[in-house]
Amino acid sequence: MTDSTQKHYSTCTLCEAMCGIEVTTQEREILSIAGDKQNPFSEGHVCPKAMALKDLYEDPDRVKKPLEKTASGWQELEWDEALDKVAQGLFDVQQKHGTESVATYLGNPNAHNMGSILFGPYFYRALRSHNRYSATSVDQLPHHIVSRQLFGHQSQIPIPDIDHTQYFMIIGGNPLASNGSIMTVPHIKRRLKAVQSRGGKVVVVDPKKSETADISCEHHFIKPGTDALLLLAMLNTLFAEGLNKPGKLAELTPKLSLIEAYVAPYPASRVATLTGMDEQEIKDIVRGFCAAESAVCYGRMGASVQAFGTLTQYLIMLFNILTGNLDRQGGMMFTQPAADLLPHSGRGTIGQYHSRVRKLPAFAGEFPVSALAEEILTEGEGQIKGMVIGAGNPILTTPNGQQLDTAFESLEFVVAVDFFITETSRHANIILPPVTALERDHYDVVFHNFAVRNSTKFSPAIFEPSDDSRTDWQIYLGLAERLDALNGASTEKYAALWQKEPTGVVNDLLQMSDYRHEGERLNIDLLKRLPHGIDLGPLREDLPNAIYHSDKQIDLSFDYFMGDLQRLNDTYFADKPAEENGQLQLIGRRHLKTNNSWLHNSQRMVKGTKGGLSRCTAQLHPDDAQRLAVTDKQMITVSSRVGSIQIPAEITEKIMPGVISIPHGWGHNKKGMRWKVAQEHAGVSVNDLTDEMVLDELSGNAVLNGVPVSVTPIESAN
Ligand SMILES: Nc1nc2c(c(=O)[nH]1)N[C@H]1C(S)=C(S)[C@@H](COP(=O)(O)OP(=O)(O)OC[C@H]3O[C@@H](n4cnc5c(=O)[nH]c(N)nc54)[C@H](O)[C@@H]3O)O[C@H]1N2
Ligand SMILES: Nc1nc2c(c(=O)[nH]1)N[C@H]1C(S)=C(S)[C@@H](COP(=O)(O)OP(=O)(O)OC[C@H]3O[C@@H](n4cnc5c(=O)[nH]c(N)nc54)[C@H](O)[C@@H]3O)O[C@H]1N2
Ligand code: SF4
Ligand SMILES: [Mo]
Repeated sequence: MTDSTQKHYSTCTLCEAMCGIEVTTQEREILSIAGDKQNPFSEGHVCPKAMALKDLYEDPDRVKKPLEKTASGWQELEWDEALDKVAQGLFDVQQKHGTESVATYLGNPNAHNMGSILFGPYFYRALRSHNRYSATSVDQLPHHIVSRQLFGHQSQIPIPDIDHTQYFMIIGGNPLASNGSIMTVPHIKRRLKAVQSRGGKVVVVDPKKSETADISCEHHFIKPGTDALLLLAMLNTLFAEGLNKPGKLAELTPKLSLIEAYVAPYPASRVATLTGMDEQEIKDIVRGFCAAESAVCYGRMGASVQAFGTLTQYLIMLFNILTGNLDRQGGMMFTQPAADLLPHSGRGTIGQYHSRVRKLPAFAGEFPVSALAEEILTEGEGQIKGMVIGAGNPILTTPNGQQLDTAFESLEFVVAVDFFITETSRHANIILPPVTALERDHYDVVFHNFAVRNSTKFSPAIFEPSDDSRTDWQIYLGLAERLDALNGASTEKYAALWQKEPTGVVNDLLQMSDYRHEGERLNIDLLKRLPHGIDLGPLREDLPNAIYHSDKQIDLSFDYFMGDLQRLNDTYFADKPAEENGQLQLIGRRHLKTNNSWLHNSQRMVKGTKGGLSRCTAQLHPDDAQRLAVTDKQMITVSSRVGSIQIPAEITEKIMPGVISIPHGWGHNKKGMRWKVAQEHAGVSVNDLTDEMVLDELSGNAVLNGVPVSVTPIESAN
């Protein structure tokens, strides 16, 4: 090692696991990235994606200066000029078409970016438009709604206490690929094995025998979208067999006994066939769960982003409550984060206003993203004419991406805050590129709240900023100040904010906490001295304190949630003959080396794909393949109501018969992008099949799992 090499301790922000990393640099070059063995939370764990942070930093396709689209192609702009032009452009659209005519879409990486979380809101406020969308409505919206209603705050979501549980039931999550979600959990494989080596069980319910199912005790196939039926039958069994033992929770939820009547019509015998499970199998799960010393039922993407996602997440919570496993060691527990944003953030309003065209309810100030294209394409007052897309790629990640692509063509002014020219940002008039993760200060203001253990860590930027670089928060604050000035509003507050920076806000939050380290109040300077982070212990029992309702009771909100049983009954029990149309049910999947749509430009992430196939394949069961005359690796056409794609088949017994699995985030074959490696591994976009008109109606969440599709072979394999 030469004198100029340096080691930095930082955090990987690519997924929710918050792994500590050791980054070796020389001047402004990253030499290597490895797991930080001294990090008390992740203990040296990293997955192959950690190295993608280096690839992102070095990517020759990365945009480093603002770009403006001109007749002769992209032209670089200086920052001040770019921010002036963007603010003026947005202001002009609003002057011409009204305040609501500019919409925003916030993508997933914002959640991993304290600057966007803490200072982005100044921009949205300065923009004054209610036309707001985000990736929440293709993801965790049901969790927010359940927590808002039951516990009084959208982000007060309890987390599986994986390190102490004796029975871990996973419905529609594949943490071995995703590294966990709404469960910040580095080293998931080791932790799942630990459950089993201490005599506990891991039980997976999934239409695919996933990587997680492969290392679990039990796997149960379930027909996509029928999880609510399974949960109703599980709750029914609890009452039928006298297994409901809520313990101390009964005092916090006096109406608990009323659940029995709601679930009475759904004995396991009635729903078994519909779910693809058998009666005994369902009852045995319930008995095993209740016999365990502690147990937790956890549902994620597969359970949330489907037609009954909100009802399913609600029933999961009821099951944990009725078995006494909420707020109990080894059950579902609330975290006690050191920098707690919750008391200072919106608790989440439901249905405060509705979308213009389809009248869909807003949640926490955002409309379902499934409504975005129609709000752009449908003429009339309030029609969207300008867009700001921050860290998102909705053309690949939201339902009916083709329609959105067409809609974006018609916009008057588009701004993308992104460091790549993607399927979406290629529509921009101006691209404002922030720095990548390792070049900015980082404190995880979101994912500490979802972690399986309490800890705290601050990671300063590894490289000094250059004059020509901006972070997301600097972009948003710069735009906010300009917009306020254009609107004649006061800009007085900004001087203090520029001075404070998001890091100052985190410092304030840390100082408010009760935690002490060797007698010292937590603060940023302390954390700078302890770059591996500080362990703050296991999750603790926290009820009724964790409840945000003023009466400190869990509000089961029967009318709101159980009202959806009517739609469930209409779907599954209406007296209509079953349609035998030979269609398959489409579901999604993730791979360890992907991250939604945006890591495919790293050679390291796309190389070495199995059997010469790209990772973007359609997995189906041998029985369906035979019926449809499809052979392995053969190209097939998969069609839905909204479109069709051509994709190689991958035949595997791991998929349930009647189901087809296609990953999202591919389809890098559009004109005008600047993603060389990704374009060479283009694949196709599954969201050209998903349907923007089919929703989890209770929440407006998209339905990306359980989409009916037809399959036809197109050419023989050889
Ligand atoms: N069919 C199907 N569709 C899905 C899913 C599925 O399971 N199946 N999953 C859904 C889920 S859970 C999610 S969260 C969404 C994600 O959907 P999106 O958030 O819309 O998409 P991403 O692919 O995460 O795109 C992130 C963009 O942000 C840019 N970016 C990365 N880091 C930063 C940063 O720090 N600052 C800025 N300004 N930009 C940055 C990247 O270059 C990229 O263009 O996809 C959803 N879509
Ligand atoms: N490597 C990698 N990691 C990621 C991401 C990534 O793109 N790549 N994305 C990140 C993001 S944004 C998120 S939100 C998380 C998501 O993390 P997870 O929730 O773990 O998501 P998936 O890995 O997609 O696993 C979903 C599982 O649900 C199953 N499933 C599909 N439909 C149904 C159904 O109807 N019922 C049931 N019971 N199961 C069903 C699928 O077969 C799949 O195994 O991952 C994060 N981590
Ligand atoms: S598991 Fe997630 S946080 Fe950890 S190294 Fe991989 S991508 Fe990064
Ligand atoms: Mo997500």
